[in-house]
Amino acid sequence: IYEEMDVQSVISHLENLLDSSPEVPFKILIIDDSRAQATHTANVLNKAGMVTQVANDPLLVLDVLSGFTPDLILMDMYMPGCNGMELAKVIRQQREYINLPIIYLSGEEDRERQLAAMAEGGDDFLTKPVDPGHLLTTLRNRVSRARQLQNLIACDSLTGLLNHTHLLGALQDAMRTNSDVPISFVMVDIDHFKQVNDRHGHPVGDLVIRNLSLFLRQSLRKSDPIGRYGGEEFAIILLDATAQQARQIMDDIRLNFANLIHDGQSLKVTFSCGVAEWSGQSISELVAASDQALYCAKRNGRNQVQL
Ligand code: GH3
Ligand code: MG
Ligand code: MG
Ligand code: MG
Repeated sequence: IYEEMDVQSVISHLENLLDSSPEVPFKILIIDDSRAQATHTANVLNKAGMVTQVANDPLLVLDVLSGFTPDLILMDMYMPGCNGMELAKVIRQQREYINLPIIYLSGEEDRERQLAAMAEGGDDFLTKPVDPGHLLTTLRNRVSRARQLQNLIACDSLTGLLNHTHLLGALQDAMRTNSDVPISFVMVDIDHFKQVNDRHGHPVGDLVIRNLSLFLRQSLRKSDPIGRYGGEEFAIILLDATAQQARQIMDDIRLNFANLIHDGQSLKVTFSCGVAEWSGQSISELVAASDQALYCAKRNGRNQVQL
């Protein structure tokens, strides 16, 4: 199992991880003061399996954006109180929307005005009435590229797991949206990993890291975020799991991994886990609690899970 994976399998693994596949419906925000226009466009997109939300009031767009988190914005040009150009400029000034595709969809046919609008941060300009095939293909391309880029940014390149920053972002999201179910945070650290590097070399060490990450990914539900927290350390967010349940889950994985590695291999790799259940404390306090538990697992002889 320590064979090098080919590049394509890593890429497809990466793509699967963060829902870049069209199986996760594209979310399109339609900004248009005309309800009739917006409904017509929404119907076209819905028929193609996309999820839409309509914002009729341009002044409320930033609120709608943070609630709906679209993959792309379809923007009308002329609306009362605020035109599309100004709105695109405002949206682009927000750090989190730097990479959010904005496509104008307007009756404006004047080339100069179209270009001026795009200069404010719009990525393309489609003129009404638009050919549905053209519209859908444009949206699909834009959203796929944006999602692929997002995956590259969010993932660690060796393992395809979430990187440190995005793992903590996922934790923040989980705390915000799953406050009614228990959430457990797990720190995983490979035991005596320095010895693996020293005895077998750094490239084999890398493969061990990659193997454990794949094993964790395969062993857990897709909805449980896993990150590479640091060198040979991983962090896992177990949704709807108490500390006791998390301990059981991680203990099963620990035993399965140990059996897998020992089977016919000269290389013996184990890991230790620290588990902490969220009880309303801050992210840094939760991380510190699981770190403390991990420290206990190490001090207690390694190859075990501690609360
Ligand atoms: P412990 O059981 O206490 O965790 O012992 P350890 O040897 O695993 O702990 P330590 O933190 O001292 O060593 C971690 C080692 O992991 C040191 C570092 O060289 C190695 N390492 C960190 N990142 C990588 C990486 O990306 N690839 C490889 N091959 N090694 C790495
Ligand atoms: Mg209008
Ligand atoms: Mg370590
Ligand atoms: Mg270690």
